[in-house]
Amino acid sequence: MQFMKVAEILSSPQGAKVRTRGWVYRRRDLGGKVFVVVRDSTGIVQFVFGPDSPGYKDAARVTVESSVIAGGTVKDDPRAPGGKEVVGEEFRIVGLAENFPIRRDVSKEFLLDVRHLAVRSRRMTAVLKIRDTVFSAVHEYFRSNGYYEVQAPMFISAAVEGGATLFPVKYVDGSTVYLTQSSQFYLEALIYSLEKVYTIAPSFRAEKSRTRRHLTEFWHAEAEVAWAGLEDILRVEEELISFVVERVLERNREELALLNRNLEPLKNVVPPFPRISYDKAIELLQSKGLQVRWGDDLGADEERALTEFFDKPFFLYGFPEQVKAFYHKNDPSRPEVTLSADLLAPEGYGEIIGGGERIDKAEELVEKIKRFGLNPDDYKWYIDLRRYGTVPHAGFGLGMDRLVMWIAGLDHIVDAVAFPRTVARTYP
Ligand code: NSS
Repeated sequence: MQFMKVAEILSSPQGAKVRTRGWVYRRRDLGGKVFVVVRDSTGIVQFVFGPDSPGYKDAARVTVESSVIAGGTVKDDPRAPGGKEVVGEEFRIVGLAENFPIRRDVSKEFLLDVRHLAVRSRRMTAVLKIRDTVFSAVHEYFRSNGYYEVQAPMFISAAVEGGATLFPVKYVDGSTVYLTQSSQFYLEALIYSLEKVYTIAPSFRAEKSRTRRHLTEFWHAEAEVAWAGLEDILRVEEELISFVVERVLERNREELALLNRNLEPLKNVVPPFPRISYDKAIELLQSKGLQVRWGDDLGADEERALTEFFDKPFFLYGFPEQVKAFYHKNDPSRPEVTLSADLLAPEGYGEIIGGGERIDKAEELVEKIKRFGLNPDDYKWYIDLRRYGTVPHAGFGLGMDRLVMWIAGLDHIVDAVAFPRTVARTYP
């Protein structure tokens, strides 16, 4: 008999003969019977073996997380998970598990040490299914809106987002290169042929701070569009985020329920998103008693305070020149601020996207590179792009792990990734 997925068993009628393969989620011995809950990628289902049923012997000695083959006859039982139980007729151990180290009382730190095993939990499985939807929806959005998918190198020679978070790597020829912080500059080079491009790739930041929302390696969805301005790119961002949330609400109700995610804030995620200027944000924060001054960068605390004014994602625009990277175009009508915007997720989450209009004149770019204390020689090819048929253009970068963290309603970014990389962790 063929193997069925657990989800199929749970939708089979009473009396159906079923057979599956998976892992032992739980075993209980009660009243002379053995109850074995088997899980696979689709869910969990309970098998019950009496002393006379074939397979009883193996069922009685099986350990948690052993891989098994189990079969029997479906019986409705409101007390069993999913409302069905399988009266066992076959049970075989494929790989007997040693004493599984993960138990209810273990610490968060220990769970991260055994992440290679912890990824099997129902919670982590739910997050990874949501993450899968998020990644596929981002691809789907870009592909159905005329973007080409491109790939940029991970080894680079100069900072995109400032020297403080660069990761040096000793290269094969003995020179020092860096891990990329963003694919943006390469995307900018590619708009001259493809006009609308995107990529989903890792970015690396040597973030020394331990926060709930910083990884040293994160997944970055970036887009760049020729002939586009700030207004155009903000529209893309709000459409993209709304589309992704819609897809998760369509496909992942079960997983969101398992994570106890409140759906109301997610149902609110439809365009247009509200906007608040940096100037106004500073005033608001000051009126709430926060110690910020115009010109300061806003950190997690300030962003969290701002999210209290909104019940959906919102744009924070018009950042001062000094808090945004050198490539941002300054507002011609107000040169002390840039044509940039961050998108902040509600419910305290804060920044998930950074983007804006890029400088498209070579002289202006060289001048700003110098003003920022950087060396134009390090950005030779990037400046070149402005010398051969320059166009106005804009783009953005979306932190995929932060997006998953918010959509799934998680407390910490490490919970949004299977194998997180942080200041404190590169194992397993
Ligand atoms: O530094 S960003 O704000 N912007 C850029 O890197 C631009 N070069 C992107 C572009 O315009 N093509 O980072 C973009 C987003 C940010 O909003 C976060 O959501 C995410 O990338 N991000 C991170 N996520 C997790 N961990 C860390 N350390 C991190 N840094 C940025």
